[in-house]
Amino acid sequence: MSRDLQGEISRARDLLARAKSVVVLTGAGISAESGVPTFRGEGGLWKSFRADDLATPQAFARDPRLVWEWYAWRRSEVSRCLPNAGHLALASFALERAAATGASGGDASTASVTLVTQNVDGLHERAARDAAGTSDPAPALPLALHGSLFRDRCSRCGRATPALATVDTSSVDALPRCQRCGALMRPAVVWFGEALEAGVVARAFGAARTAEACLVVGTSSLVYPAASLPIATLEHGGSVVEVNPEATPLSDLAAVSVMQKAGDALPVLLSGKGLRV
Ligand code: BJW
Ligand code: ZN
Repeated sequence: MSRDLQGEISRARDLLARAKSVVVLTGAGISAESGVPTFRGEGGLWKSFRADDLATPQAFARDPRLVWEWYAWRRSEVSRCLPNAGHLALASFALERAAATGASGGDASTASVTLVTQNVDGLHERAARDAAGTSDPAPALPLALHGSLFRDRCSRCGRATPALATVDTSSVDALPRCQRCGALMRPAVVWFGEALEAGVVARAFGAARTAEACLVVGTSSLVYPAASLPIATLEHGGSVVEVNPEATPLSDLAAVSVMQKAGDALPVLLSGKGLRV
């Protein structure tokens, strides 16, 4: 490990350990080591697929069968993936901080760690349950800004259901329909041009505005409004720590940039144990 990286890790650990309230924003990079493809960059989904054809309401209106086929494929791929050391380190961090402060999970006014994710892969949720064991996983459950790959919702009335185990994508007529209004069901994710769930956004930004530190992990910081979350912390006098092997538009604003993979950096940054040098 270079002296520079060692110094950045040490500064990041101090900053996070001192912060009474931390908001964490994660993106696709935290799941890369679990085998889930990112969106941009080498091997990213948007290198092989066009977002305009698959991840907009217009694309779904034009060709719902194609969109469902892509999401059914992604569901089956992600189902085979497991949380990695980065997800588990974050889950333990949130649970330990909640236990230390007696805070109840998910309440941004009291919880000392609020986990916010752009990911739809469910790996933070699985890590929370793994790390909590028989205790309550709530403090480690994320606010999921872009929804979930494992829920469906009606394209007309919004009725939400757990994802069907299998979706027949052989024809438009075979696609799942809403039991309430008969319209096509769709994956409960947020596509480009769609509003994020207002309550989730309000809780995430509420936490960011009061956080002493914002830890940003594995996101290109290009997609809004998620990319504004660390800015809200900065504008209210807090600091940003970034973990990403590549520089992003946020890097110059961060107090510390740890240019490492999440699975290597987070266990060291968050565990309170000695540095690996
Ligand atoms: C590692 C690593 C390792 C690799 N360890 N790191 C302001 C300015 C400009 C545009 C806009 C704006 N406000 C809104 C917009 C439009 C648009 C937008 O942001 N466009 C930009 C791209 C220009 N935003 C929207 O449309 C949003 N909606 C909205 O604003 O609505 C307004 C509205 C209001 C009222 C009524 C109606 C509308 C919605 C955005 C939805 C994004 N959806 C997706 C798909 C989700 C579903 C699915 O998965 O299929 O969300 S797109 C995709 O990008 C996905 C991600 O969550 C999101 C962010 O990507 P992320 O996580 O950053 O991944 P990558 O691949 O970009 O980066 C990975 C990073 O990891 C890299 O940096 C690597 O280096 C790093 N990495 N290995 C750590 N091991
Ligand atoms: Zn409906």
